[in-house]
Amino acid sequence: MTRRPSLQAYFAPLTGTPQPVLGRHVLGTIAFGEKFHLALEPQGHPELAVPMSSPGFDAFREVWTTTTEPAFGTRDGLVFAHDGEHLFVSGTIAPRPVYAPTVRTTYEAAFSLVTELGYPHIFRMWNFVGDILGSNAEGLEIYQDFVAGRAEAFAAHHGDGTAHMPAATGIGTRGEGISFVLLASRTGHPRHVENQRQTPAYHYPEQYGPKPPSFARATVLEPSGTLYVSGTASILGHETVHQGDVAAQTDVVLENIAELIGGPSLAAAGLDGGHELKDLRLAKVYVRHERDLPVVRARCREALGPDVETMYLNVAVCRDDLLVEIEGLVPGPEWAR
Ligand code: 3EB
Repeated sequence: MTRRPSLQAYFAPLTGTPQPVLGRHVLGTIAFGEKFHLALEPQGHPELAVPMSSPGFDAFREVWTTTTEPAFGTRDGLVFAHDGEHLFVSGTIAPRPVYAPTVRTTYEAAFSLVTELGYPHIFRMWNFVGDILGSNAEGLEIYQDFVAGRAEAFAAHHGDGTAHMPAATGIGTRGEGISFVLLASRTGHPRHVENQRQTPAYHYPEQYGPKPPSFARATVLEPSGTLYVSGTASILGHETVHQGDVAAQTDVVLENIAELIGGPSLAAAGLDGGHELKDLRLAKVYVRHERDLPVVRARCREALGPDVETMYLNVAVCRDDLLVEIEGLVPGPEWAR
């Protein structure tokens, strides 16, 4: 019997072509540089390029690899790769006066692709939202415009429940337009984890926007065991804490992640085990203000330890008072097998 394909991601330089280790194949890549672009690369795999790097911060490529040779394709403007067990889908939405209707149709197209290709279990999404704190042509914040369209796509495809909402990141870019990547599984079971310190995002009250955000705080993909940690901010309950104090916000973010990946949160989701901050890998740290980088970096290094590959990007977070957001993952036993 052939073994189930196993996923592994790593950070690589932006220059040069990604070189997977022997026996692995590139599934898809995300280039955190200066361009906004989505295409199949000459080597076959999809690459989404998002304008998120800047001088003094990192520029890098996130490379998703698998042990089985993938197939690649495009449909409805979406670009995808799949290996029989995992599906990588990416899409872009050009700048426009109002985003929600196009976000809805684009995300619905992605959800239909997920179903039709036979990978119905979405376990991770990244949403890159240009001018995230700006206003659309109707005066609604662009993040809330995006959130409304995404909520409609989830409702149209999955009904009103929250069971299909995976771990996600919703983050600003240094450009305009919206783009996304999703990862889905054929036979895996996503187990969504919430944080006892935070109101589930899908239950945020209406003060933040017409629809609440559609995501879980973390998702464990069983049986691979990898734990995907959503973008995490300095939010307790549903409120931003420590406005204007980036050091205190960074500490709350790290405490939120420690709580989320620890034994009690996992047990509440019916999962065994527990992790600590030093287990986090492939961390991305989104810093609102350039001047805050040294403080944020020092606190992350202290809390995460020296082994964590950590990339820092200077972008806006989805609330004007949030100064830092952090995401990452804890590899399961099948990672890098
Ligand atoms: C928060 O906790 C911070 O809309 O997909 C984090 C992760 C945030 C994902 C999203 C938003 C999203 O509300 C913002």
